[in-house]
Formats: sequence, structure tokens, C-alpha cells
Amino acid sequence: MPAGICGTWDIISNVNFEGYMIALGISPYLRKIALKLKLKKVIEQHGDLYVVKTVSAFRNYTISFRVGQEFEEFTQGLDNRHVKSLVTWEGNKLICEQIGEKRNRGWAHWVEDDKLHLELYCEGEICKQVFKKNVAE
Ligand code: VL7
Repeated sequence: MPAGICGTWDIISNVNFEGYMIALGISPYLRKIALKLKLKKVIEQHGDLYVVKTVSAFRNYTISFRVGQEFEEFTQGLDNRHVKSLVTWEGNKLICEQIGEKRNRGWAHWVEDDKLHLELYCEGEICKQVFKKNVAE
């Protein structure tokens, strides 16, 4: 699974992104923009450092982390909150807990059938995104 997660991935489905954004308190104006975006994930690994970039025509958002090492995350350009984040492996899933003001916040990534899966969690809302590998890039 670690070998398979790196690369550039293009979104092919996005379920309940709206519910996730509402849970984060994103304004209707930004939600409308965000819902139209064709998101990409660019995932790199440099030694034990992972870099996950969420890329769009409107805004980009990048995190970098080491598995098992808590880090301070500022969700700049998203909901602009400070959280303490921890990414761990649970089986074949890369799980992130984002501890802060919002309850039950985090995400999970895994690769299944050559697709990158992502679940985004916030206060009981689950957004499910699926990406296909971009072979051209
Ligand atoms: C990151 C966006 C909506 C605000 C702008 C939309 C810009 C493009 O946490 C995420 O990814 C993890 C797992 O891959 C790694 O950071 C999701 C996108 C969620 C939430 C917030 C709308 C305004 C979107 C950056």
C-alpha cells in the first residue's frame, strides 16, 4: 500500500462534500465554489516524510507529516483552524486524527482497485472521495 499511494490522482467522485463543509462552518459562497472544483491529490514520500497536496484551480492545500509523529496543522484557506494532527497506519489505511475545536475530525486514505479512496470526517459527517491515478503527469 505505501508504494501505491504516491503520485498524482484526479477526483472521480465526491459524496457529501457539502455536509462535510457545513460541519466545518464553511460559508455558502465558498461551498459553492468548492463543490465545482476538480480536486487533485499529489502524494509524495521523501524518506519517512509524506507530503499530501490537495490541488485545485481555486486554492491549494499542503500538509507534510511523519507517520506516528503528532504535528500542528493550520488549515489555511480551508476552515482556518489550528488542530493537532496524528497520522497512523491502521491495516492498509492511513488514518489522520485532527484534534481541535471540531469533534470527530479526521480523514482516512487507502488504495483499492487502483483507486485512491479518501473519507473526510467532521462531527458525524462523512465525505467520500475517490480518485483515479493520473498516468500522464
Ligand atoms: C482538503 C476542503 C473545504 C473550504 C476552498 C476549497 C479549496 C482545495 O483534509 C483534506 O485533505 C487531507 C487528506 O487528503 C490532506 O490535507 C481535505 C480539502 C477539503 C474543505 C474548505 C472551502 C474553500 C479546496 C484545497
